Amino acid sequence: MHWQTRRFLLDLSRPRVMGIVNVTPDSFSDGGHHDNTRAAIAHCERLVAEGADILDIGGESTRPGAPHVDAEGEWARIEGVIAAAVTLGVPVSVDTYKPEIMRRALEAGVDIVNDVQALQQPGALAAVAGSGAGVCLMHMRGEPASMMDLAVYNDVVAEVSEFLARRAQAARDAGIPSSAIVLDPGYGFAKHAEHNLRLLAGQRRLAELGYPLLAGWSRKRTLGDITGRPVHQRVAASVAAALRAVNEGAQIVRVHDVPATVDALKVWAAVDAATIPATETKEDAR
Ligand code: HH2
Repeated sequence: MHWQTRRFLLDLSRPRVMGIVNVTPDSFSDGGHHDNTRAAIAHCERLVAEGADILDIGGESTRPGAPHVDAEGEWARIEGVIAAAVTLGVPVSVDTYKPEIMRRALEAGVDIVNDVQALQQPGALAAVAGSGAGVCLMHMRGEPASMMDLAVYNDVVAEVSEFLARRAQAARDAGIPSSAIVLDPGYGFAKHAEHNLRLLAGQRRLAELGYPLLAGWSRKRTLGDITGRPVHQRVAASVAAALRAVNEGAQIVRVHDVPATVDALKVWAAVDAATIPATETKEDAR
């Protein structure tokens, strides 16, 4: 399985780590840490050195209740960071739902559009179609300010699956090739802990849609609910969730804590490499 992005064809036969770069004053776990261009570029360089396979750059927080940022303000935050990030030798993704930002970021050379609204804004499909960019289509409901009011499901896996299938079809109808599309269950978006956990337990059903999956569990509230830990003490919980997401069919994990996740996945891969295929006999193994 591969992900076709603009400059890179990503081989997904091993799990890939997408490192998060929030150029925001108010993101839920790292707001204000890299909210100026120079600090954010240094963070990009650090994540690549730590083993990130993709950089995901965002200029507006999507935490529940986050204030709205207009396109000019969002672009001012990320423009210089994107310009530097595209020189670092890894695919660069822009985390935005605004078509205007998608267009500008694509002109600036990004490889991927990561949209928590799955290209539902008017003009979003057209902004991406024909660009050659990869896209990540994520499930959510409503707006960050109101999304938790919409966290009501009969069968969360079926409802998320139906939504993602519909958005993937809309992307293809707009001319985005299926090889460019990745789907994301949207952990924490219009979902309470019980929904997030049921969705992860049933994530393989989403993989049956035939697209690679990206999972973003990093430092999220459900991990705090389970462990009782505040946001900066959720590294172990985040790594466990990332590994479980890979076990349930995700090829890409979106994380803040790149070194811990990369190490965990190296151990995972080493065991995979040492596993004797079921068909191999003792004789063959000699
Ligand atoms: N989660 C967040 C933001 N963007 N994109 C995808 N594809 N999947 C996710 O799960 C996802 C995402 C929220 O996390 P973060 O960027 O750390 O926080 P904030 O939105 O407050 O900046």
